[in-house]
Amino acid sequence: MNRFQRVAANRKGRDLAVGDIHGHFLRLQACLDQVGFDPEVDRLFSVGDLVDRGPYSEQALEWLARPWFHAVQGNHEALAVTYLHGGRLDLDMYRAAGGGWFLDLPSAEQLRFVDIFLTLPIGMEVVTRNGLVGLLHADSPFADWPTLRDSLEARDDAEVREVCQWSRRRLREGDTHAVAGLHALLVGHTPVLQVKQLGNVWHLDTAGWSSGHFSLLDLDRLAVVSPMPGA
Ligand SMILES: [Mn+2]
Repeated sequence: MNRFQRVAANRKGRDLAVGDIHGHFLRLQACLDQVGFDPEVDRLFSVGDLVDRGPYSEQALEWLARPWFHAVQGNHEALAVTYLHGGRLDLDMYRAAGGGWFLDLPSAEQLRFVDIFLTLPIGMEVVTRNGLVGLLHADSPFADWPTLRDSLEARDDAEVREVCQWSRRRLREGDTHAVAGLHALLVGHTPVLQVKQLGNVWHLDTAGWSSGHFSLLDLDRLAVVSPMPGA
């Protein structure tokens, strides 16, 4: 299991990132079509939470099998892992958070999903023209990226994972401190009305899985390339 993954630069096409998907792969595909996403050369990076809440969580495995799609593990993938591999889990909460599709799968199917979810790194960095762009589901527990990278590579620290996948502190406090050692850090987990930048941390979950819209961020330019709703 690799808890940290480094991805080399894309010399052929665009690198785009998207916030939480939560089973809404058809809406996501429509958004990719709108910006002319080319799977031959372009790549899509996900900050995790591919499953639960929405209608097509089962498609997560097909998407994760695509060579141009890269994702970190969100707290919802972690919930599935915890369910099969033990650990504290409030089943009523999990079901209320959209996990019913998974809980009701035959156990062999659950295992198929969890085996793939376990291959997803907690943290990822992508080499871009303007430097390293990091991806986490929620937030960095450290003020500098190399410390987090070293931690994830060296040991499985439950407290580190907890912040990476669950924290809402930065948005709650409006913390604008940068995460050193990165050009930008891309996160999701907490819905925002529009892509929100705090320091060098970009919050991408604009609730495309709910009543909002998906936002596609170009990693090189740090610009939203998908049209705003109504525009
Ligand atoms: Mn989440």
